[in-house]
Amino acid sequence: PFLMNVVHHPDFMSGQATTRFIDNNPDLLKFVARKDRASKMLSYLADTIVNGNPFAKGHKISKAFTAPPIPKYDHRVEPAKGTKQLLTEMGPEKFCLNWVAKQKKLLLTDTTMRDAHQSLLATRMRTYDMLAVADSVARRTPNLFSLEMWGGATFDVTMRFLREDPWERLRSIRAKVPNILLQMLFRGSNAVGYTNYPDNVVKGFIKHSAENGMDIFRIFDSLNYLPNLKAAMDAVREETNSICEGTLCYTGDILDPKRDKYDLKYYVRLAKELEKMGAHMLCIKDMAGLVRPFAAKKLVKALKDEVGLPIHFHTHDTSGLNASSILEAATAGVDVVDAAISSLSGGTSQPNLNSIVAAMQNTPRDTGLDSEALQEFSDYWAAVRAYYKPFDTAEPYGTAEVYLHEMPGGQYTNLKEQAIGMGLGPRWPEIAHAYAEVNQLCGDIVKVTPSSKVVGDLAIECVARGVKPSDVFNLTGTKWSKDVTSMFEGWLGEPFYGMEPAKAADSRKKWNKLADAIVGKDGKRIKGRPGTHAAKVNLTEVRAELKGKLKKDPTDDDVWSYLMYPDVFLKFADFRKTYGDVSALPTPAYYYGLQDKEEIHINLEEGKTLFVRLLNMTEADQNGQQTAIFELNGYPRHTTVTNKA
Ligand code: 3PY
Ligand code: ZN
Repeated sequence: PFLMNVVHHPDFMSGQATTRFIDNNPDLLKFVARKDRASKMLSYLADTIVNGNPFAKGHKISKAFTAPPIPKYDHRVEPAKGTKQLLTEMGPEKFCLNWVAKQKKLLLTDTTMRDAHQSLLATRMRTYDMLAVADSVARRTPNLFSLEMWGGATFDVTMRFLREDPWERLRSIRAKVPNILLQMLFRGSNAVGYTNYPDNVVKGFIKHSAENGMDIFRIFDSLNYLPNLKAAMDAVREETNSICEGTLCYTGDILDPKRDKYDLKYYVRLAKELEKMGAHMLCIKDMAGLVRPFAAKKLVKALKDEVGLPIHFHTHDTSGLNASSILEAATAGVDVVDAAISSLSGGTSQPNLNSIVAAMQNTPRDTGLDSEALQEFSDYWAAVRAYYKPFDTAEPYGTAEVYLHEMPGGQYTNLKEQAIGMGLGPRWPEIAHAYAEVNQLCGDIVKVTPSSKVVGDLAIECVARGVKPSDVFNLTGTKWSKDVTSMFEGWLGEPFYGMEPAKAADSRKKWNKLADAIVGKDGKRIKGRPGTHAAKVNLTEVRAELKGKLKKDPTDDDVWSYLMYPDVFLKFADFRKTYGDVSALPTPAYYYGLQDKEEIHINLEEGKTLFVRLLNMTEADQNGQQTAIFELNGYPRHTTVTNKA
């Protein structure tokens, strides 16, 4: 086709093509670059057709999916002004105190693009499926408070399993949704990773995220160790115009007098502390869905009475009961609640946004959201959800077992999958009990990424070895995983031991006893805030080191991705070199390749579309070579790959 374009060019045909011909017609060279991208894309498709996507768990489909119905919108109409414009006009303080706190209506955060798929589909949702509805979201639900669409596990998973760039996701959603606040989950000094990062890395990451479109940073610590929030909270306040949402993680049960370590006073104290540290808003992060309905009412009322900040309530519907917690919280005056579009709600995900909107209609706290639009979004996500069947493994019903193990919604299905992978699937009830026992051995700690991962790793290890968690003390000399040892070395900070002196002493003793067993009595430990032990990273040196590895100048995105996940990022960069930007592929093509005679179109960029049809596949020859015969924009193309089977 390149030659065809050249010989048909008017200058060429009129005999005026000189040696400057190409210089004067740079579009022809762009065509070559595009062709290169097309070849890479075809190689990816051919490889996926022949060998499968290594992350689709061998799942096969027998016919093409029908396209999900995109909620209608008028593309000629600009999205209505929303919370994003208010934040820009008012600044974070005034926006939170003079607008959010003054709203009569219940405000809603839609978590569909982050926590919902993290908790139901192992975080595997691709940017493609988000972008396809983003224009509709901006126009049909402009009165949402925010979209949670980044952070948590998404940063890691986008590169590791989706082979796409998390920063691109942020920017492209921002571009399509200019009117609704974008929100992320940030793990305090663990940023978007599982370990402690030096303060300057935490701060720089926040700044770069805000510059690329992030408006709300929900900052938490996995042990509620507040010193771990400081660097991130300061960075949001000092370096950005975004909202600093100080977060308390909820565990236990404030209504149960026997679980008095985590009582109402504890949470009120944390909230006041967060207010002093500079939070613009307060989040109750109920990552496991343990805030029972009447506890929600009591907690929200106490926080509203004692703290001057707007309150954002995040919960999971693992028990099947958490919509009532949201309604009780609403009655008690909560300002904003998190929920997910119907077809990606319930179970380990958030409660059902559409139904909450319906529940509030014709009450003083009517949300004003459009139910018909929400139904169209639900129909869209229901169709999209079908793409992700290999990862959609949670039970389709609520379970009160969550009050036993207290696992976060985002961990539940992952741990279950891990158990199945280790052949321990049928022993899940034992794992659930072991998880609860490990928590007690730790002295009853907050469990959320990364502390929840440590508890999960220990529990599953015990069940795999056929020992009880209490036998851990007899397993001296065992080599535990790095995540496990580093928590007991002190790298996640200190857990809360309790207010009542005798009980606190007991809880501290338990923690130290377990730490001795894991790290060894003479093992190295750090005390206090891990950030004070982590040396500042020299960003210039990191950039140079990365340049050496990539053999080209890294972008700022690359540097931050590399700092968070060095190995994952380098693998991703390598993949991108071979196959290009596969985020442009429709999801079925990414996971399952093309079906016979299926045609897809791939938008490489505005106005540059590839039309690809699979015409035929040859059988493997004696060297295992197989050729996919595609039609690419009307021309046949042969792509040969090795069958690795
Ligand atoms: C995460 O840190 O990814 C979480 O979702 C914790 O709830
Ligand atoms: Zn959550």
